[in-house]
Amino acid sequence: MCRHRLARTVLLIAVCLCLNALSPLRLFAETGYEAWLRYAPLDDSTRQKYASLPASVTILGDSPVLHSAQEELIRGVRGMLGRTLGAAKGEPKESAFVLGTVGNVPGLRSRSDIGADGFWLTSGRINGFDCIIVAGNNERGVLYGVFALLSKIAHGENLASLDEVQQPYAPIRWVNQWDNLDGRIERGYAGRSIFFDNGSVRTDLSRVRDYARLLASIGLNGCTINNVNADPKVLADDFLPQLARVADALRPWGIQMAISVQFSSPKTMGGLDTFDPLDPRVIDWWRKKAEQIYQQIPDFGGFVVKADSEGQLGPSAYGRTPADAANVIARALKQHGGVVFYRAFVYNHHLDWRDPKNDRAKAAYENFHPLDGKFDDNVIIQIKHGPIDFQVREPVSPLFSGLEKTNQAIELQVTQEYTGQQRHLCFLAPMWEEVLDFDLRIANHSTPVKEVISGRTFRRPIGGFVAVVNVGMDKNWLGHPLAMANLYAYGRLAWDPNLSAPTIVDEWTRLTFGSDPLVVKTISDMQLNSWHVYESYTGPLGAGTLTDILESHYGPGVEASERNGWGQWHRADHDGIGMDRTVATGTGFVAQYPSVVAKMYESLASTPEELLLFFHHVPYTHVLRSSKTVIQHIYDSHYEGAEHAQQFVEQWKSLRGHIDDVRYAATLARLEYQAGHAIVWRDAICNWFLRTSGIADTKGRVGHYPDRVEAEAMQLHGYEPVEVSPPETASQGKAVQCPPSAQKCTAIFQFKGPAGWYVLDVQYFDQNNGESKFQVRVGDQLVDEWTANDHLPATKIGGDSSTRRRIPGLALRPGDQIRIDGVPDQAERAPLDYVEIRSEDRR
Ligand code: GCV
Repeated sequence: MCRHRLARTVLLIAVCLCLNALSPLRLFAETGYEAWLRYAPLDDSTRQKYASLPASVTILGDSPVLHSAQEELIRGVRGMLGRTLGAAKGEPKESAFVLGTVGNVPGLRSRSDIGADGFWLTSGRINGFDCIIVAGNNERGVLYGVFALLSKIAHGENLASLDEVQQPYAPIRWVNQWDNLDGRIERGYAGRSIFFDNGSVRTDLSRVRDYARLLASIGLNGCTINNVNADPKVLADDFLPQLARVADALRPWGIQMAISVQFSSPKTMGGLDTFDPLDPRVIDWWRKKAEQIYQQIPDFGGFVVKADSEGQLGPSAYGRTPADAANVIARALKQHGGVVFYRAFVYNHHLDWRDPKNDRAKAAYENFHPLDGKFDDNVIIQIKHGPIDFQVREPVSPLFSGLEKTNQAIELQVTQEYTGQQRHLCFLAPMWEEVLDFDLRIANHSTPVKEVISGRTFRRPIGGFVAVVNVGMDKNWLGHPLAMANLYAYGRLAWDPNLSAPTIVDEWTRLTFGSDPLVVKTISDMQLNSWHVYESYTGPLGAGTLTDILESHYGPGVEASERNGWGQWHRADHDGIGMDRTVATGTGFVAQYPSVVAKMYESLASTPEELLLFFHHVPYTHVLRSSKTVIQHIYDSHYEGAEHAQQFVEQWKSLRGHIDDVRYAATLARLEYQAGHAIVWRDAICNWFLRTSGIADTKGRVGHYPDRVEAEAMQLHGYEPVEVSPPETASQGKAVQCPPSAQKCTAIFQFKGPAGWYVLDVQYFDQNNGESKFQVRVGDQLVDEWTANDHLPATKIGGDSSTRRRIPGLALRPGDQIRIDGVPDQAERAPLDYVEIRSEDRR
C-alpha cells in the first residue's frame, strides 16, 4: 500500500516536472523571449471560471496552419490553466474546442460578414456535444481566432456566451526586416540576423519559427526578410533553395515570405547588359526569375523594391518611371499571385542646400503623384508615414492623398532608428494613432489616413500596413525589454487601427508582465508618456530629431543636418529656426496637401505648435501660445524632458518585487542609461542654441553647472585634455583621455562641499572600439569600478558615446580626495567628461 502511494507520488512529481519542462514559461524563464505569449498561470479564482471548458481540441483539416492553431491552444491552455487538452482530428467525439474554416464546421451557418483572415468565435452543439468553435474565413483566420481566444483567457474574460466576429482592417499587414546576408542588420539594435549568417540562410531557423508565431499572434501575415538595400545574391539560383527553407519556417504561422530585390539585378547578377524595364530581355528575365522562385516557394509573397534612392539604381537610369519599373516586376509575379511593394522613398540626396526652394519633403509626391493610375493592380506603393524619414515628429505624407487609383501601404518603423534605438524608451503607438487618424480632408470629406491606405477610401483591391521591425538574435528580440510593446502595438493597429494606444499598452503590459494593478498602471503610464518625453529632450516643435543624421542617427548632432545634400534641414541660424515650407514664402511643400489641410499648415497661426518648425521659419523670439518664446521653449522642453527621463527610473523602481528580477534589472539598466543620455541630449541641444542664438535661458540653467567638476580641471596624471567635436557633445566642449601609449591615467580633485550623503555621477565616454576600465576612490577607499563595454554606436568621443556611471549613497567630507583611474583599451582611451556631485537630499 505504502509502496503504491510512493510510486504514485513519484509518478505525479515526474508528470509535474515534465509539464513544467514543456511549459513555455519555464522553458524560457523570464528573459523576454516569450514576449506577450507567456501564458503565465492564472490565479485560482480566474482558473475556476474556466473549470467547465472542453478537455480536447479537434481540427477540421490537416494543414500546417491548423496544426499550429491546435498546438497553440494546447500550449496556451496548459500554461494558463494547467490542463493539457487532448489533440484530435475531424468531427468532435466529445465536448471540444473545434477549429476549422467556416464551411467545414458541421452545422455552422454561413456568414457573409467574415472577410479574408477573419474569424468567428462562438459556441454550439456539434454531434450532440457542447463545443467552443473557432471558425476562420480561411486557415489563417482560424489561427488568429485561437490567439484571440487565448488572449481572452489571459485577460480572464468570460467565454460562456461567446459570439464574436473579428476581421482585419486591411489585407496587407507585413513586416520588413533590413537584414543583410552577412548577418548584420541595417538599423538593427538587437543583435545579428535571425535569418542570415555569413552569406547564407542560418542552419537553425528555430528563432524564425518563433518570430513567425509572434507575428501571427498579432494578426500579421507577411515578412520581407532582407534589407531594402538588397544584395543581388538573394536572387541567385543557388540561393533560392535557402529562401525556400525560410518560407517553410514561416508558413505554419500563416506568414508569407517576400524578399527585397535590387532593381538592377538583371544586369548586376543576371548576365544582361541592361536593366531597362522596357527591354524585352529584361521583361523575360523577371518572368523567368519569378517562375523559378514559385517552383520552389509556391506561396511566395513578392518583391520589395527600393530604386533611385540613396544610391540604389533605378529606372531613371534609362529615363523610365517608377511605374515602368514596378509594372515589369508586377507582371512577372501576377500569374503566381505575387505583389510588388514599390517604395515611395525616392529622393535626391545631393540636393543643393543653398537653394531655399529645394525641399526633400516634396520628393515622394512629386515622383509618384503624376503616375497615379499607371501602376498595375498588384503593385503597392509603400509610403513612409512622414515626408522625411521616421523623425520623432513629422506631418503625414501628402502622398497618401495623391494616389486615388493606386494601391498604397503605410510604412511605419518599429525599429527605433531616430527615436532612441531601443536604448531609450519610446512607445510609438500614440504617434501612429495620430498618423492613422489624421484626416486628409480629400475633396473636403472625412478621409483619415487609415481609410486611405487600407483601400477603403478609393476602393482599391489591396492596401494596408508595413513596418520595419529588425528583431535580432538578442534573447528578448528588440534589446530593450519594453520595446516589444512597439511590435505588439503595430500588429494590433494593423489589425484594428481604431484601437487606442492606452488600450493596446494595457493589453501588452498584462500579457507581458501580469495584471498586478501597480505594474499595469506604472508601465502603461511610462509607455504612454515616453514618445513625448523623448521628443522633448531631442527635437521639440517639429524641428526634427536634431540627431547626427550623417552617421549613427542616435545622439545629438544639430549641425549634421545642415549644409549638405541630405535635405533633413532645420535651417537654424543666429536669428531663428525652422523650414519655411509655405507656398507664400517657402518651398511650396504645403501645396501638396488637400486644400483644407494646406490652409491649416500655410498659416503660422493655425499650424499645430508641435509641427511649427517643420512648416515655418520663425525668430527665436517668436512667442508661442504658452506665452513663451521659441528659444525658451527649447530650453524648458529639454530640461523637462530630461527630468521626466529621471522619473522613469524612479517609477520603475517602484515595481521592484512586483515583476521578475531578470526583466526588472535589464529594464532598470536601460532606463538609468536613458536618464543619463537624456542629460547629454539636453545639454548638447541647449548649449548649441545658446551659442547660436546668443539668448540666455531666463532660468539661468543652460551653460551653468555648479555641481560639476570638469575632468580637464582636475589634477591629471597621464590624462590629456582634448577638444571634442562638435563641442556641445561634451561639457564645456572638452574631455580628457589617455595618450596612445598610456597604461593607466588618473584624474584627482578635492571635494569642497559640506559633509553629507551624496550621489556622484561620473560622465565618461563608452566607445565600441575598446573596453576601458574605471575605478573611483574616495581617499584610499575604492567606492566603485566598472568596464566601459556597453557597445554604444560610436568609435569616438561625443554625443553617441557619452554615458554616465551613478554612484549613490556616498559619504563625503570637505577635503576628501576623489580619484578616478582609467585603464585604456585598444582605441578607447578611458575618456572622461566630468563628475557631478549632488547632495542626496536634492535628488
Ligand atoms: C535601409 C533611412 C535609413 C537607411 C534606410 C533608408 C530606407 O535613410 O537611415 O538605413 O535604408 O532610410 O528606408 O531605405
